[in-house]
Amino acid sequence: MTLQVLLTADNHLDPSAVQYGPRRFERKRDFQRCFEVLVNFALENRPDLLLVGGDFYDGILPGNPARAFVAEQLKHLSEQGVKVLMVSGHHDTPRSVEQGASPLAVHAKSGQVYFFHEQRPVSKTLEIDELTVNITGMSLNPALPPGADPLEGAALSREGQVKIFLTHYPIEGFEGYFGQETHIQASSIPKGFQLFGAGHLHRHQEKTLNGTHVIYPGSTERASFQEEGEKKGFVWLELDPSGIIHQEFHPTPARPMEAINCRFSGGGSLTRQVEEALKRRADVEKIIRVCVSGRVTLEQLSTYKRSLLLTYTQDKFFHAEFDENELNVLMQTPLESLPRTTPIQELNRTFQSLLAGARDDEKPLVQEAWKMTTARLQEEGVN
Ligand SMILES: [Mn+2]
Repeated sequence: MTLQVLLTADNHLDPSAVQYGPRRFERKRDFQRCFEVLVNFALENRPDLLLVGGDFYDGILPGNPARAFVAEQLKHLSEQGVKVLMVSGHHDTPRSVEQGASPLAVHAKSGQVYFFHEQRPVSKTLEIDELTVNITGMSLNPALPPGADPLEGAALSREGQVKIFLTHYPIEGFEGYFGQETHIQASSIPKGFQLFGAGHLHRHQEKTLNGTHVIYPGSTERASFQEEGEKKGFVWLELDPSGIIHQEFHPTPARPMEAINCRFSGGGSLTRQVEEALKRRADVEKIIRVCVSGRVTLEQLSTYKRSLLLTYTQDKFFHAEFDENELNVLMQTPLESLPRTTPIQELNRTFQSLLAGARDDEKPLVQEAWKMTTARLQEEGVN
């Protein structure tokens, strides 16, 4: 009498991936491949439940290829008797009536997924292998103010021999929680649950709070350079009324990412210096971000050619982007700030020089224009 559960979140299927240009379709495919690895694992090992903790899709309107792909995967899971339960997160919860419904609702209508669309705790009871399993799901509420705790004072169903909570929020005390956004306080984690699964934080991590085991399975593919050193994957769990009996983290084949800092020193071509630094890191699978920094002269700067570098990286990396924000150009003569002035002072300066350059017969006209313009500005309260 045990319950097998696969826990995942933040799959971010169908990201826009615009920065990848012609390779964006391949990049979108990366996210699908990682999810496919999870599905194949599920088809082989047949967990009772597959729980998805939000941000399953990267956006509220995923493209048809992504939806068709997901529908097919869910069909396979449903044919093998794997029950899929989902909540929605920051990316796949509608923020307005106009946006209508989450894309998860479409899958729910097909009957292959149970979607906890409500933004308060709602519980569903299932009989699995002679166990009464109570799963409480709560989708993200995008309208809550930063200080709010969606679980504070919430009434929760206590039925069932195994109780699982599934949601998508930052939780106090975890890495990546900053406290300035809507979050669940550590003290609000309900006691007596065998598992509290959460999405939102992309780093896999876990903690026991109030006696309840809280797990962020993390994202299945890297969504940003902040995740460059992290292992990506999902969690396989075996539960019984006493709690978690067995637990394994299974990696997904996320594409490697690396941020490379390139600090200029000494003379020579800057383009050459960057090329040298990149040559050693060449890997056609890798996405890189090159951050160039240092203080250079205008003359040195003329040896920095981003277009040449992009061409250079094309056959050595999956994708490269360059960031020159930390590159400072040394000026020969420092710029001096202009003296403080007012509109009227500037106007006077302009008319004085007009007057100096005017012929004698033009002077009264310039004087008149000066007077009228000044009066007009003063009428508007300018001085
Ligand atoms: Mn996410």
